[in-house]
Amino acid sequence: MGTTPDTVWHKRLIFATSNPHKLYEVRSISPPGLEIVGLKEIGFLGELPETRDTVEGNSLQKASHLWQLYGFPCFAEDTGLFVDALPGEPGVYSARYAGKNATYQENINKLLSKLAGVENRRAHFKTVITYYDRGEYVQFTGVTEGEITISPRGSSGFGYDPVFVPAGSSKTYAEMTLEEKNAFSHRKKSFDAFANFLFQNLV
Ligand code: ITT
Repeated sequence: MGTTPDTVWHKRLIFATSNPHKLYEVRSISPPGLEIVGLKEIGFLGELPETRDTVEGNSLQKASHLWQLYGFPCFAEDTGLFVDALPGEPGVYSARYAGKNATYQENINKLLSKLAGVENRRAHFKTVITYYDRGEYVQFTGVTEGEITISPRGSSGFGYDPVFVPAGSSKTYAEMTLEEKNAFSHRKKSFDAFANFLFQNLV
């Protein structure tokens, strides 16, 4: 296992994301020896396609697209916020809920206005990571249940963090430090499963 301080294990992997917050979060939980390289660092400044109707489909589409362009082993992740009272929403449209180039604030405003007066605030985040190499892929899922607040709270993080309180906490993700968010995070759950797979299969 490559987890001891004297490890010589080292692996470089391309993370197929254009979202700097995701890159930052994943680097904060990446085990020693695993170097995560972003798209900018390999000179890719375009947009990866996301035209499927599930997070599993979009995650696979992003990873396979990058692999076809470069031929390097890589991984992608797709995340959606799923609100019980609004079946399927924002879901795979989480990034563009209020329109194609919507800001995080506009997406939050739309969500809160659709939930105005709604008592059932239950929701969950779902992240699916796809590891892709030589035409083959494996997926790892992380889910965190919680509730949508009445109004935004906190200024850390990104996306819907100011309106999501994970079960077991009284704080929104945006009121937490990164370490606190990682203790609940949907992204960390999927990434831990992925890192475990890498150690089991590639060391
Ligand atoms: P890439 O496709 O380049 O990875 P993206 O931002 O488009 O970046 P997604 O398609 O997965 O990523 O969009 C998911 C959206 O869901 C994202 O833009 C945020 O609005 C939201 N989101 C994802 N993870 C989140 C998190 O940990 N906390 C709050 N909101 C999150």
